[in-house]
Amino acid sequence: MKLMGVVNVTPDSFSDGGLFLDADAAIAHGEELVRDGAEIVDVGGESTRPGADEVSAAEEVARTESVVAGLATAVTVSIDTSKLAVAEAALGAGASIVNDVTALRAAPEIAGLCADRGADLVLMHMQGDPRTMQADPRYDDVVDDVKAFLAERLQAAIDAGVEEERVWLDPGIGFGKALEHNLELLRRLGELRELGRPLVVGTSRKSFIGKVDGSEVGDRLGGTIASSVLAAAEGADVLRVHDVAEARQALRVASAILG
Ligand code: HH2
Repeated sequence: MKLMGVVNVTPDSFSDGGLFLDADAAIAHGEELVRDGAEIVDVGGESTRPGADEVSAAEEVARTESVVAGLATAVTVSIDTSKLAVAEAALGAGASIVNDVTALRAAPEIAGLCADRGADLVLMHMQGDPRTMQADPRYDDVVDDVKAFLAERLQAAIDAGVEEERVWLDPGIGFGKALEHNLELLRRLGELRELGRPLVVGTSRKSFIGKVDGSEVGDRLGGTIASSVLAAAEGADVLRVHDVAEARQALRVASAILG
């Protein structure tokens, strides 16, 4: 089990927008997450929260490139982007993973880039796009639909030259999903193991937690921990979290009990 710590270099991320917009603050935060137990830090320069504004590639590179460079000597860095130019700049600055929430639909060329550079690639499920995704999400069977999508995107990556061993898959908790969809994906996460690739899961501070108990975004640590521990028990390989120290303790205790 690996923890992926979140470093959002944005003014508008849903839980920590504006806190780490300055490169030095972002690097210091990433270093703190490493001390807390993150084996990967995920650097992002564009919010994907519902309704977020789009950011130009130049602005996204300006936000992320120096932060990636500042962290990549100390830890494995992933770049959270759907833009080719941003992925290219980050890999040049020392990142080794591209985390694409559109799973190559926004910029299919990211596959060729990862193939050329030998980078790992995270492919995430999302229904719709961030501006519209929470309007009225619908599925026949959410787990079957997400699984079929991820299988198809995995094949697209392989067809573009990415080695299968380099691809990680993510059900995209909160991306075009109603509460029941998120809960069912987490409950039946084990079914996605049949895809044969490592699973990344991000529940951290997300609104489905608030829909369960009415909590605001700054008050969702308990729900983050509960969902992360259960995702780990269901076979998640990487947990993407903001609160690394707390997640690490929870996972250690859970694994000590389960053996
Ligand atoms: N969630 C967010 C962003 N990127 N990437 C993957 N692979 N999986 C996720 O679940 C995921 C992700 C949303 O969280 P955050 O980065 O904190 O917010 P924002 O998009 O507002 O910056």
